[in-house]
Parts: sequence; C-alpha cells; structure tokens
Amino acid sequence: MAKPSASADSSSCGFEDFLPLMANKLGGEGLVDELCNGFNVLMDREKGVITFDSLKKNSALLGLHDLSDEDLRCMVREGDFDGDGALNQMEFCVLMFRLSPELMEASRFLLEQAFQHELKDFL
Ligand SMILES: [Ca+2]
Repeated sequence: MAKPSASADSSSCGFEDFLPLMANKLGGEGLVDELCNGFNVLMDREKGVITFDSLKKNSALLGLHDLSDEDLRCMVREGDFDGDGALNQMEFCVLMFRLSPELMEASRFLLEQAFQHELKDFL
C-alpha cells in the first residue's frame, strides 16, 4: 500500500503531545535546557545531528515509545530547513517551539530578549 506522498498537516504528528507535559514538569527555563539535552540524547553521536535512524533508536530514552515510523519521519521532515535530511540543534529547537504554542508562549520573552540583543549590533 502506498504511503501518502503529500506532506501531511503537521498537526497530525503525534509527537507534539509530550511537550506540554514536559513544560509542566520542568517550567520554561528548565524546558529550554531540556530541549538541548533532548537533542543530545536523540542525535547520532558520529554525525552530531538527529537523523531518522538516531531518532528511532533513541526516542524511547525520552519516553517516546508510542511514535510510529511515520511520526518520526514527519518530525525530521518538518524541522529540516536546509534539506540535508537531518536535524541540527537549531532545527530541532525551532521545530519543538513551532510544534508547541504553549512552549512558544512561555519562551517568547526569552526570544525577544535574544532578538533585541542581536539587533543592537545592527542599529
Ligand atoms: Ca537539516
């Protein structure tokens, strides 16, 4: 049976559900740290990026037992901005924020601070 080739609505991915859970447990700042830890857990240690294979191998370590192969593929596809088929740390964090409005809300202040800091160099 053929898999649907058109990119599915990202809200159909099942892996976003665990983020609000983590946010509740850790709080905003803890969550950002945890995202970076999460990246380190999920990445392919030789390549330094998250691939479908490293995700499949390591996702259980983060308690993501219920994700299907399609969810994992979806996760990589959604987050891969430069098209190399893998997620670097920045792509991973941006993906996590995009997928969780709550997380975005919690981190808006931090992001604004970061942007303002960046902008100062240009103004
Ligand atoms: Ca990439």
